[in-house]
Amino acid sequence: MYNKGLAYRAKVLANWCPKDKTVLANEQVINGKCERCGTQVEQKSIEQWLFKITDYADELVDGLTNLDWPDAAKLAQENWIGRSEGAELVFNIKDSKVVPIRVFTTRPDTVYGATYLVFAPEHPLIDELAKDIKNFKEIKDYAKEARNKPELERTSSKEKTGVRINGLHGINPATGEEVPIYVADYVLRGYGTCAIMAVPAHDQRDYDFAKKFGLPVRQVILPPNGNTSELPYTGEGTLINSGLFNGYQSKRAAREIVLHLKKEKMAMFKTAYKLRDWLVSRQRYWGAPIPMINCPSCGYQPVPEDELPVELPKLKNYKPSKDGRSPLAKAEEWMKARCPKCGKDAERETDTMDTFVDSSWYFFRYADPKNEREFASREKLNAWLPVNVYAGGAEHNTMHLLYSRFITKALFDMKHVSCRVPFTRRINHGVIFGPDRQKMSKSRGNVVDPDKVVKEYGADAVRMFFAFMGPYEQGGAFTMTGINGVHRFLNKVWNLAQKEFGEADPQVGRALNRTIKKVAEDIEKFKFNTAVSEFMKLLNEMENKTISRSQLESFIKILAPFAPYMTEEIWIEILRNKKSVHLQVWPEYDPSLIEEDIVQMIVQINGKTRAVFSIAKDSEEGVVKSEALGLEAVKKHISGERVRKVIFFRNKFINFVA
Ligand code: ANZ
Ligand code: ZN
Repeated sequence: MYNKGLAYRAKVLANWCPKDKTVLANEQVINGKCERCGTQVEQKSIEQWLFKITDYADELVDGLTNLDWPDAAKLAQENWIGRSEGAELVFNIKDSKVVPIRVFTTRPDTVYGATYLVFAPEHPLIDELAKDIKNFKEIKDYAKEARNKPELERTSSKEKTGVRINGLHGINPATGEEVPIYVADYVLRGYGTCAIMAVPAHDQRDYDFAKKFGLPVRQVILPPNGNTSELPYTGEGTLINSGLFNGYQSKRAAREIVLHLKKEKMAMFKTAYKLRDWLVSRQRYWGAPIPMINCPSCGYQPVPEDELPVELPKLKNYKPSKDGRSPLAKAEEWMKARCPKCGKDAERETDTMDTFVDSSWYFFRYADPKNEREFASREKLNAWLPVNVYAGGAEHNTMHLLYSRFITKALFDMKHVSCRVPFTRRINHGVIFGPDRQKMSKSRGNVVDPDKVVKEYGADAVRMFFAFMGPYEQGGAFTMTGINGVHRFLNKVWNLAQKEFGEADPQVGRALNRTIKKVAEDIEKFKFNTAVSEFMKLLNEMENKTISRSQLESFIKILAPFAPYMTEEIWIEILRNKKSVHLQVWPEYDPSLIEEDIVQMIVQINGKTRAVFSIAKDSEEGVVKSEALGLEAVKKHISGERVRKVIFFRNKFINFVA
């Protein structure tokens, strides 16, 4: 990754506990305090390693269309990447030779209504303009406070805060007007240009801020319904108070305004992304050491390939070292290394990698797990990848599934793998709830321990019950009635296997044939619950008829993936086969025996056709008779009590003789 320019070092703000002198993960910060000691957490800038996932942002969005994934997963990734088409507009600073202010906006059509500018507290121009800013200290104090606020609080709080930058004015490029400049924490660093043009009439955040600070609100967009009073109006519409562009519709105006300002180099089309580069450094013991060596004269150098992998040193104490560096910084001997470039004494990188790095490519190793020379051979990778179906939880919709897509694309570009896409089909499983259909939790007391149930009912019953409890994507409730039902079914299969064989019954044959086809299709579709009900129907047929050995064997083969232990027991111990049931070929079905489930029944009266109606295949005479006698076309000619004789031909016709 480093050699391809996809890994780099940069200063990144980290949660810092000043008492423990450690970097904290987000989940270790509870209400702004350190989880362990309760100290107020600070934001500290630390140099760390990042992966340039943003290089792949467009492909990561556009590639979603071709994936067979749940819509929810695709949408989550799209939002996470957050691609916004818009423009960068230039606001000159009045009487200043310093570079102008650039703002990112998705609504260039509203530029005539931009009545002030806002910098994120971290905006680099603040320091550059220090001597022009009259209240520089006030601004820096505000910035310091803002830095310690979590991002979510900064963006979602309705109560806006900010400070005006005294002595600076921007020039609106469209109107030529002077506009004041503020610093406010609702503008974030790391998105767009770190500065915005504020249009209070058409943006809620700007509106709230303008009301609080008494700033002018100028409407420039008229809603389609012509209602002018309700502000902010955030939709599109017709331009007003916009000079040359009055009367334009938003979409067209946005384009024309950018083209117009572009001539004076005051605008350019621009796409912004919410996605940021991936911070992979962790100051933790448990993780793969980042394989880099820091040389005092040559800087960072990658560990040569023949020295990989860098293994973790043995340590007595896994806690971070007192200077905030990773625990690996305590392994002095381990840290000593030779610079791969100049050969002089150098030091190993002590950060370890985010475990999401490991989970981004583990599946490639499955193709060739015993390979000692490389992580997998080209041949095996070609044979096995991409993964056809990947099942997992919806909590992975963004991070894991996005990171692994990125790593796969990067590995492809480095010619290590031959696919750009790691998993073509994704299925999210549902959640298993407690018997009360609520989320399992200790406090609610509805937690079912599957190990205990396995002890009592066996692993097959539990496994098959999970398959049966509901649609795979929805999950279901862990109920004892449910598991009892499956357990009873398995007992009946066991008893069936003890039965004497006889002549193959044709009706069992048809049912079996149908089940073979249906179960195979259901497995492909992850519809395990309907497959189980097919088994139950088939068992009913088999219990009451004579069955042949081959019929039972077929049944056991298709049941094997659902109840692997019991079917193996039957296969080997009762049926006395030599090779495992799990090594058998899936039985073939006979398409000619698969008929429609519905048949067209002809109704005759005294041999004359009076009606045709649809009915379930193999319906019994009694059912067909009462259905037929209920039809209007039949009632006209005959009433029930006048029927003297019925001639019934299954699945074909019924003839009433009056
Ligand atoms: C002027 C404007 C007028 C805006 C208007 C919106 C409505 P999305 O869709 O999320 O991309 N913005 C730009 N950079 C920002 C930052 N670093 N922090 C906070 N807000 C930022 O949002 C893009 C809009 O969010 C931009 O368009 C900008 O406000 C704001 F009627 O510009 B807009
Ligand atoms: Zn060196």
